[in-house]
Amino acid sequence: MDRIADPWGPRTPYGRGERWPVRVDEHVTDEADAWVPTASILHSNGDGIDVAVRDGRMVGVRGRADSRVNHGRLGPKDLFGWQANNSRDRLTTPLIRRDGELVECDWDTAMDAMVARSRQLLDEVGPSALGLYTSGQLFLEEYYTLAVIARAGLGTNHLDGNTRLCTATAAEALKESFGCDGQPGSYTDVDHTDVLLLVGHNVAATQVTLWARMLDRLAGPHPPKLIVIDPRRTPPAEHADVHLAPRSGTNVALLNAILHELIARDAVDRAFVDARTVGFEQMAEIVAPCTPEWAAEICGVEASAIRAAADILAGHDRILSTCLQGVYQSHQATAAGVQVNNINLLRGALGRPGAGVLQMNGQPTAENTRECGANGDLPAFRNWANDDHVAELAELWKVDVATIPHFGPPTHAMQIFRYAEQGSIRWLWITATNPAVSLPDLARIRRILAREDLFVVVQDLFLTETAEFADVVLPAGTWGEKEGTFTNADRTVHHSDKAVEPPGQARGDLDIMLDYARRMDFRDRDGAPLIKWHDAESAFRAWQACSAGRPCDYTGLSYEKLRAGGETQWPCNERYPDGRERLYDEGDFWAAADIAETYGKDLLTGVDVEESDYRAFNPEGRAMFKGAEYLPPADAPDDEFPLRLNTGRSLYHFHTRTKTGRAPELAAAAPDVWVEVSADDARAYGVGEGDVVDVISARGRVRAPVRVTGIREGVVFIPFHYGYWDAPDRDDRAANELTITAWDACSKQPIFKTSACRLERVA
Ligand SMILES: Nc1nc2c(c(=O)[nH]1)N[C@H]1C(S)=C(S)[C@@H](COP(=O)(O)OP(=O)(O)OC[C@H]3O[C@@H](n4cnc5c(=O)[nH]c(N)nc54)[C@H](O)[C@@H]3O)O[C@H]1N2
Ligand SMILES: Nc1nc2c(c(=O)[nH]1)N[C@H]1C(S)=C(S)[C@@H](COP(=O)(O)OP(=O)(O)OC[C@H]3O[C@@H](n4cnc5c(=O)[nH]c(N)nc54)[C@H](O)[C@@H]3O)O[C@H]1N2
Ligand SMILES: [Mo]
Repeated sequence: MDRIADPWGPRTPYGRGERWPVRVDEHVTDEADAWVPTASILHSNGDGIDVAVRDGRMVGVRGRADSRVNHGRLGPKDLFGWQANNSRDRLTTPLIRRDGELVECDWDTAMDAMVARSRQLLDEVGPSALGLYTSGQLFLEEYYTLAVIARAGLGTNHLDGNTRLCTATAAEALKESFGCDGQPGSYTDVDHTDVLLLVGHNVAATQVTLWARMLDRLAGPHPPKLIVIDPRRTPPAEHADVHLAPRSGTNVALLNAILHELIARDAVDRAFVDARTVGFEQMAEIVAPCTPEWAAEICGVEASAIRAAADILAGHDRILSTCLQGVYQSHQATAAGVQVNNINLLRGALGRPGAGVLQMNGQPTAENTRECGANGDLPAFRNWANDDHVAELAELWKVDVATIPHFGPPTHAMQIFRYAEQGSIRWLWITATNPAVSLPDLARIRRILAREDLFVVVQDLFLTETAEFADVVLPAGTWGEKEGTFTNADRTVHHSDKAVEPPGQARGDLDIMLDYARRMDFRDRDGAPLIKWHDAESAFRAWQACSAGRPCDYTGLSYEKLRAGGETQWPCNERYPDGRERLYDEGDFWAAADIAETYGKDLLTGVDVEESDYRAFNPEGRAMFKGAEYLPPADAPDDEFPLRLNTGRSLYHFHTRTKTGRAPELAAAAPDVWVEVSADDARAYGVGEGDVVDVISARGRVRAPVRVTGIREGVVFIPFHYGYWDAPDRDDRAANELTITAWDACSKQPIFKTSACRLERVA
């Protein structure tokens, strides 16, 4: 079967409440002498995978039939992407910059240079000169180690992940509505639901097997209704009962109108709202003027289509809502994510089979970045503004409370780069992310990375666009070459075994981090080593202790249990020895002020809510309705830049293609950048399919051939995958040449989806 041409494979239809049938997908290039269990690392879905090994090399993959996530299925990226591990251009030795050039060196030389500079800056300037920028693609054990190094070893507040670009809004929207991060829903909700509401989520391209599950429900008896909100005519939009294609950046107006209509239809689950929530009346007041006609004008959709969506939502109480980057990277990101939560709260559609919210993750291990506090939060969803929470960490790590920075929220990634631009951060350790392609306004990012006074360490598998700027490059072993655990978007924890050795002198990320900590000689207050673990399993045990009693409780898990029983959802503890399928099924929110991860923010300004105000608003720790008025996007189109630039993904590539670009089948399926233009705009600009155009913003230019698609007029789309590592003669194909340095007021997530731009025909 050609899984490039047919990414979702044949249908295996099933009905509501039935078990999704198994279908095992496999791609091997040689006979295996061993199969090693792991899960997918090329999206957040967490598909169970076995890796085929022969003579110490990866030779293929197959889906795990017993995985609760994928029931054996795999998408094209997983079927073919593993070949990148075997790529001949993997980094195999450390590199160091000498006379302007990166040259090979040994590990001692590289680590000594990295350690010497961090120690010098610590002595001369203090911890605020040191920044760490990590990923959503490492393992739990690595994030936790990095968090302890940063917060308790170096004592810096400047640690964040590329999860800031990815799921910071998911976390923030969950915190605002439920008091704490933690995915309420479960993928099994797809099996039970009557309505799927997909908001800014092209699940067909980005979680291929989850879409296969939805397609199989749609093909079976009693199919769910499907509502899709996306300016593009994506594959889910083509299957939708109602497709709303709003102007980019207008989600809040549209969602407010839907809430307005649900209230007008008296579709409010009063018993649920009264018993489990606070804030309904304030929210209702805000959406009172938001009629479908009002929103239709702003969003550029039909008022009747908004009513049709509301009719469906009002008619069912098993609703599964999902959000992803069309919410998180768009204007009013957190406010929009919270309005989706409000729809489910209003309908009482939470914590029951088929009734839930999936504020999606994007990256395979973003969940762990957030849990472990390698993003802008403290470990195990602790609240930096709650002194008791900080004291718990100090006790656990045996350090003074004052060592752990908590004078303000941890520094977010965009601010880390700003500090580097201003020269106050002068050492930046970048692990498993490629900001020279993935951050907005690349000309600026390149200027920052190139600064003389910034010492850059890049830890990667390849000599990426970012590594080209490094002072030290550390070659890492990756997925399949190291052991660890990771957690997908529906809280399913996987153990991933080492299948093969890393190439050359490359070392697993945890080994590198432990080596750095040892060389820095971090100590606790008793004079013992701060980091008391030495391998993945002992790191996992340290993390379990940190998670004890918190919402993401891992204490009931162990490597042995994960190996034997396979995947388990957290929390897993004495109360839930086999994990908990749905959060909040007993109405037990983690929103009480003493437990909550935050006291919340004002959705329009992002200003922190005071503890006393939070206690007054939510004295019993219930779920919270929070309304938000629609605000017009700041970077609105004008005469010079009349179009909105939407950026995102294609099915065949992962991010900056360091892996998928090295898999021949995937590279061939989508070899170069393009720009999607609506038929109306194509006519207006006098361009047709295949014509080459320049897309120009106030920051830069991208040259690409046109694809005329079903995208709404006024919006053009460019996939952001295409940087320069495989096109050194180009400087005009990365979407982020065009995007703007701007972020959501609450989540601080960059706004990649609404920059103003124009088209010029070239040929
Ligand atoms: N094939 C593939 N799969 C992936 C990845 C990958 O690189 N490639 N990356 C993974 C990661 S890290 C992530 S974060 C996810 C992302 O997964 P998705 O969020 O599904 O993917 P995107 O293409 O970024 O954006 C989704 C949709 O948002 C729409 N959109 C843009 N602006 C707006 C808006 O204002 N309102 C609304 N309602 N919609 C809007 C876009 O048209 C687009 O179709 O995918 C994961 N899976
Ligand atoms: N315009 C625009 N920009 C975007 C987005 C968008 O939709 N539009 N989406 C944003 C989102 S959601 C995301 S998640 C980011 C992704 O942005 P990036 O994180 O920059 O993208 P990747 O290509 O996944 O980079 C990961 C790097 O880590 C390396 N790597 C992989 N595995 C390992 C490992 O085990 N160890 C080590 N040390 N290195 C490893 C890879 O080789 C690669 O260089 O992009 C963001 N940027
Ligand atoms: Mo992401």
